[in-house]
Amino acid sequence: MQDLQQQRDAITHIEGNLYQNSAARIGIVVGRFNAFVVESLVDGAIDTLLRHGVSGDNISVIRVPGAFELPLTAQRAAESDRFDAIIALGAVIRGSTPHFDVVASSSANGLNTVALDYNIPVVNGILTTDSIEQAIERSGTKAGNKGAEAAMVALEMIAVLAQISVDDDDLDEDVVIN
Ligand code: INI
Repeated sequence: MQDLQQQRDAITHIEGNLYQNSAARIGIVVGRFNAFVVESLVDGAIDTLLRHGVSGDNISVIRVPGAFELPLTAQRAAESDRFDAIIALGAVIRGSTPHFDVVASSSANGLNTVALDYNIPVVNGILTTDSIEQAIERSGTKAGNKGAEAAMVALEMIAVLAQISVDDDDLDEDVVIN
């Protein structure tokens, strides 16, 4: 029987790196509502992607009216087969949204459904905050930029999923880990 250290050494660890990925094809779907905040998220996401070597040719930005429209837009983008990951950006601010919970939860649930249905990363970069001040803080001031974070998540997920290939001939059997 192997000792515990040998067992630990035998474990396969899979993690995505964030190295240059010029070939990654990224669709950014954007809900224009609260544009003064959302455009900072878009800038943050694009800046992060370009700094990680993603080619501008491989980035598409698709704008729609609000966060509520993002799941359908993400679904169409996923269906198009043009992207390796989709980043959804928007801002739902409780103070100015009587139906905050509906917009926030249906957007998040819808994006998750698209990811699972189409088997690609759909990153939720929708800010949900209690106030405009909090939204500003999270869109490039003292609490970071949720758009930039979403871009990092997209790149990491592309990298990690690329290491877990599924045998198309027999999906039920083996997950082959390279
Ligand atoms: N959409 C947002 O993205 N953020 C909000 O805060 C918001 N508010 O305040 O209502 C909002 N509403 C619009 C919604 O996303 C749809 O565009 C609209 O309901 C039409 O379907």
